[in-house]
Amino acid sequence: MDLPRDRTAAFIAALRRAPPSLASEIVNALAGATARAATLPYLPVGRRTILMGVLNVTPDSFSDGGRFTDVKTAVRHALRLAEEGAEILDVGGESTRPGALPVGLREELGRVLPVLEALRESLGRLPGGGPIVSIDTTKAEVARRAALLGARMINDISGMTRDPAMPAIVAEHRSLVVLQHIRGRPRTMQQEVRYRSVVPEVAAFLRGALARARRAGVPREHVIVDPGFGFGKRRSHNLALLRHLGVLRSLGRPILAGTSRKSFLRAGRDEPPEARRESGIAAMTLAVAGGADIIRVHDVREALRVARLCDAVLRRPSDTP
Ligand code: HH2
Repeated sequence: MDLPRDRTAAFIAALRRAPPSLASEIVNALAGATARAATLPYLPVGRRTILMGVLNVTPDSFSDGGRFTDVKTAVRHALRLAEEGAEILDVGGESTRPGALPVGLREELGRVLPVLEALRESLGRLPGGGPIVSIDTTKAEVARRAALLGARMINDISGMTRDPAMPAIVAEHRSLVVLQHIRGRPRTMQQEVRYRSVVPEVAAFLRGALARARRAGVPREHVIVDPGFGFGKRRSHNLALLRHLGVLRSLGRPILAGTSRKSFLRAGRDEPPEARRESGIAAMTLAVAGGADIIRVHDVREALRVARLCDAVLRRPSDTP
């Protein structure tokens, strides 16, 4: 590694101050920095930044609740996201914003199944089958029904800790799975948030989630990891995770980052989610530069431009003059 002298000295000083539990995470991180790039079935991870377009079919999601609850509108939006460059469509029927109340199984199924059915038809008509469909749920039964309707990815914001039946469903359907870090439950996760050291704690949680997935028979090659921006974290925790995202490379799996429109991006207290576009672009750029492979976004058109520039700079080392 070719670090300038003062950065090396600062790194050594920081290591001396670090609690012993950090040592193994640091070793893992250094090992991960030289690890072979992770790959995924269906998606050209590593070759370009993959965009996951958000399709919330909820009445109460924090930035787009109520806009796509009708099936026709949802499908129209999905096709637009696909045309704009989304390679994954993430369909969600339960808001997980801070303070959100849990939604019952019947209610969630009632929201997502008609949309998944309609998407199967409409996306099937696109050249190459269009984007793959992801289901954003913590419920194994929702995941199972979605998989039967063609969803190839299960996005579980609890890292498969919420429903004990989830790992078996993921394994049985050979689904790709996003394991996300969360502290607590959405309703109360922003109360009393404390970490000794957020980055290694998130990395350790994800390492545990990967091990549980493996024990349930989920192939390691099907797993994506996600630090869970905004899920039981204060602004400083989110910023630290963005700053040190590359540490998660040590897990050896593709990294998904979902910073889009989240409140830690805001400049002023009363700023509405729509006003977070510029800071959102900055956060996305930092995430890609920090090693994110998949970016979960509401605004795909803008994100694609950002992604292509980032890719042109970061993924063509042979272009170095
Ligand atoms: N963020 C949200 C929902 N699902 N999944 C992953 N893997 N990573 C994320 O960061 C993530 C996620 C929250 O955003 P949104 O879906 O727009 O809001 P709501 O939960 O209110 O529907």
